[in-house]
Order: sequence, then C-alpha cells, then structure tokens
Amino acid sequence: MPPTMSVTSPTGVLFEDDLAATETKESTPINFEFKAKIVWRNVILFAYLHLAALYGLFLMLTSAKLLTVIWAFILFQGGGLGITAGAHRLWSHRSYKAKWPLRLILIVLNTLAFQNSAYEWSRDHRVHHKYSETDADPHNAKRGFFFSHIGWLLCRKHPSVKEKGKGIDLSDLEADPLLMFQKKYYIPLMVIACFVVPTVVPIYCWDESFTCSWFVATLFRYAFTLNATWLVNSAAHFWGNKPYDKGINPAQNQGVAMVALGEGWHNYHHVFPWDYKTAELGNYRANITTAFIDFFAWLGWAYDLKTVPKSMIERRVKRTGDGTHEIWGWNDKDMSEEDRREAEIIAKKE
Ligand code: ST9
Ligand code: ZN
Ligand code: ZN
Repeated sequence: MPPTMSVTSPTGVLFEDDLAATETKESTPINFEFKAKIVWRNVILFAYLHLAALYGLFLMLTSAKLLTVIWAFILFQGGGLGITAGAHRLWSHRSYKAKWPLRLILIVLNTLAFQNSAYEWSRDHRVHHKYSETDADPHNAKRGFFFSHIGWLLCRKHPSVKEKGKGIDLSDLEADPLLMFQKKYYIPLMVIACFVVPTVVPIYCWDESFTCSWFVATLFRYAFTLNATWLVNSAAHFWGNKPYDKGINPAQNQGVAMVALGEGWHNYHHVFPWDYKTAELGNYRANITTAFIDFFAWLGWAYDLKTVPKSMIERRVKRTGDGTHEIWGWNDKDMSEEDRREAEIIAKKE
C-alpha cells in the first residue's frame, strides 16, 4: 500500500475498503488523492425506498389483494427481463441480435425497471467487464460488499471510471434510435413506466387501495428488482465456486441466479461474456432469461445467438478452473488418472 494514498470518504468510514483497490493492476497512480463524495440526495431517496418497500412487504402479507401481488410479480419478471435480456445480454454484450419488435418490448420493460437508461447501463457495464475490480470498475467489489451492492450509487464515481470509460466504443448504442429515444426522454418515460402505470392499474382494474398499490406493486417491486440485480455485483463477486477461472473473483452463485433470472453464473460470464446464456448450460429453471431469448429465437425475432464451443470451455476449465466443474473438475468421478495428470500439467505450465 503506497503511503501517499488517501482513501478516506468525507465521513471517514464508508469507503475504507478502497485500500484494497490500490493493489489492483488498473489502479490509480500512486500519488492520486481520492475522496469518495457522498451524494446525500441518493442516500435519502434509497433510504425512503427501502423503508417503504418493507412497509410494502408487510401490506403484501396482510392486506393487499391477491391480484396486486400477482401484478407485482409480473412487473418484477418483466422489468427484470428488460435488464437481463435487454440492457445486459443484448445491448451491453451484443450476445444476440433482435428485430425491432423485440427491441421495442425490451426497451419498454427496461424503462419499467428504472436502472438508468439502457445506454448508461451498458456503458457502465462494459467498463465493469473491461476493468473488473479496479478503480475504473463502477461497482468495484474490492471496495467491499456494501459498495458493490448499493454504495456505488450513493457517491460520485471514481475519476478512473470516467477516464477509462471514455475509451469504450459505444457507437453501436448511439446508432440505435430506440436507445437514443429512451435516453432523451428518460425521466418522463421512466416515471410513467416504473411508477404511474404500476400504481394506477390495480386501482382501476381491481379496485385496490392507493396505499397497497403504491407500496406493494410499485415500491416493494422496484426495490426487490434492484436488490436482485445488485446481488450480481455483490454476492456473485464474493461467494461461489470458480470452475472456469479461479484467478478472478466473480463466482458461480446459484441463489443469485434464481433471484436474478439466470444471471448468477458469474464466473462463466466474466470468462465468456459473449454467450447469450450467460451460463454454460441452458437450464431454464435457473435461467429464465435464456428461455425468453430462445422463445423469441423460435419466433424469429431474436437471431445470431452466440455461444461457446464445448471444446473451448473444456480447455479453459482444465487450464484455469478451480477443479469444481461437474465434468472436467479434478475431483470428478469419471475423470481418469491420466486425464487428471494431464490437466494438472497444463495448469502448472500456465
Ligand atoms: C441501478 C443500476 O440500479 C444497476 C446496475 C447493475 C449492474 C449489474 C450488472 C450485473 C450483470 C447483469 C445482471 C442483471 C440482473 C438483473 C436481475 C433482475 C431481476 N464511462 O453517472 P454520472 C461521465 S440505477 C464513461 O452522473 P457522477 C459521463 O460524461 C438505479 N463516462 O457520475 C457522464 O455524463 P453523461 C436508479 C462516464 O456524477 C458524467 O461522467 N438510478 C461513465 O459521479 C457523469 O456521470 C439511480 O439511482 C462511464 N462508465 O454520479 C441514479 N460514467 O451521462 C444513480 C460516467 O451525461 N446514479 N461518465 O454522459 C447517480 O445518481 C449518479 O450516477 C452517481 C454518480 C451519483 C452514482
Ligand atoms: Zn461482474
Ligand atoms: Zn455482463
């Protein structure tokens, strides 16, 4: 740790995990003085959102109508798909192509999720992959669980994020009129899709109270979707096995995959980010987003789906995996002594 580095936040407590980030390959030059600046507006808004969501959970269990709960679940799935199939697999990674009707569906669902415009989301996400777990990573997990989960949205970005982010090619996003339309009119579109429609539908369609509608279908559902997403940045960067590359922190986390519509297979995803499944296997139960894309591929609206040849995965698993892969792991019962020796020799050479 270089002695000249200052990493205290204005409060002196929240961001002390910054110390770890200084040891990474892409970290800021050693004489750089960095102080994370807290954005109190965001702290207050997120505190309200989470308290209101807890009240929403209480109402959901005690007085909301069943239809309202079903509506909240549909909105969670819909908004979630706008993030996973839209912002993530389509726009950030270009892991498949989509015809305009599907892109239109995805942009509506994406706006419902309110996680910033798909353009901004994809820009941050491309930076996250390219500079993973360095100062230039917007939610650098080396700064701790809290920072990677929500803390990064409560303070100004590290200057490296903006500096390195400038080098990311976003011309494909800028050439998409739907994305640019969403970006231009983001505030009114987001207010309508994330807050107004979800609240108004239960009131008019099945006579729900405003209170239940607002706290359950809107605020609880929104906070739940956000936390499910953030777990990919936090939990899936901390806990799980690493069958594909043991040298990185992103891990396979089944719990996160279940709640984040198939986005918890994060060791695989950081190794092969272009795979439209974001996982090796297309297990629909733990990867609803893959089922969604496959359905639209069957319809002809999604095409050019990209994946990874099995032989390439096998080579990588044997070369850099932690031995927990269910087929090619060191401890697999079907692996012969000869295979094991060969794999260990390759791994040692690397
Ligand atoms: C939210 C996003 O929650 C969640 C993303 C999660 C990602 C997860 C990924 C995991 C994989 C996928 C899993 C999906 C699972 C889904 C499951 C679903 C069930 N490059 O940002 P600003 C420049 S959002 C290049 O304001 P500050 C640029 O010039 C929640 N340049 O920085 C920019 O200007 P412009 C709702 C960059 O001032 C300027 O800097 N939203 C980059 O430091 C200013 O940018 C909120 O709560 C870059 N990467 O403020 C809003 N970044 O944009 C919260 C910036 O005009 N955000 N620049 O080009 C904010 O208030 C602010 O962004 C801030 C930082 C305070 C956090
Ligand atoms: Zn990640
Ligand atoms: Zn990704």
